[in-house]
Amino acid sequence: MLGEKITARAHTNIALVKYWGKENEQLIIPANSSLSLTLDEFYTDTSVIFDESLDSDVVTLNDNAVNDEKITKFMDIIRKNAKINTFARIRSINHVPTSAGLASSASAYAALAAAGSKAAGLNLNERDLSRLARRGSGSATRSIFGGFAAWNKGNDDESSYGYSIQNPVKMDINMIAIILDNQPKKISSRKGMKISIETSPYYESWIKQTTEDFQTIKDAIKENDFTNLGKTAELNAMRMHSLTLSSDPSYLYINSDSLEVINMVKELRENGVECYYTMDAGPNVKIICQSDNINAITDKLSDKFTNDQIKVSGPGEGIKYL
Ligand code: 2P0
Repeated sequence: MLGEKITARAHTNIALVKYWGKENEQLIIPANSSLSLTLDEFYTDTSVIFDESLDSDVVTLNDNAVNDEKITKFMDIIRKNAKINTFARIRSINHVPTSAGLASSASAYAALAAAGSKAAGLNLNERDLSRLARRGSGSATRSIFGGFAAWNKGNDDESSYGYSIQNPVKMDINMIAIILDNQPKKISSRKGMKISIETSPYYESWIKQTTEDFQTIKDAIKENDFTNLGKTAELNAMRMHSLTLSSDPSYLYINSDSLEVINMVKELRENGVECYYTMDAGPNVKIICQSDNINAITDKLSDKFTNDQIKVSGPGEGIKYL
């Protein structure tokens, strides 16, 4: 019923097989399929209520007014699907450092898709919800689902959707996020991936390799093979970052603090503590590990970083209404 306030919670996800490039920018159809782990510590709560008295959408993020054309465009897609013209009040509380490579747009658009579509009177299944979330931000496609999730590349709006790979997660797996910088990034992922697909001479090899990595990680999940999952995720992340370096102009999300964490992971591993690193479109590093090693890793990190910078997270749930 229009006029009812609906609130949804979506958790963010970290890709183990990265998405880095669009085949169709308008519909956000990716150049490759991707696979992620949804995290329980980072999430967005979003409320939407359609209100006949408004003459534009009114949006707040963490109680600050925001004026973002992307959000209005996204709401227009919901309005078109629901055949309504009414504007909405949108209140979003982000429990993720915004734009810091912790994929805040993933939880943001997943929560907005869920709350917005339901408030507009649509009753979408999870696949259609993931297709809607995709129109806001690619990585949001995967945040509809808990645990291990994937985004099927597809080739049009119908066939490019998210799905569950395994939830609840059977593997003992955690991610330790090291927050090195929570300022908005200088080169948005949207812009970065466009430069890479257009100019990196290695882009074709990336597609070939990442398709293999997808299968390897899918098999590792099925076989509960943490080692193969971690190794492949680390390689895939660095393969993605090598696209940034080989673009024209080149750009880089890795900074000197990121390198320090990467070296710590290598040292830990040499000392028998199994862990792997991954990075997204920002300097923060996420360490992939199993429960027994969390203390050894956080001890080592605390030599250099404060407790506030170190966030341990297990697998998180899919979309839910509050
Ligand atoms: C991912 N990232 O798979 C990759 C890895 C960052 C690095 O998806 O343009 O905010 O809104 O579709 O989803 C971040 O890009 O980009 C991202 P748009 P998005 O998680």
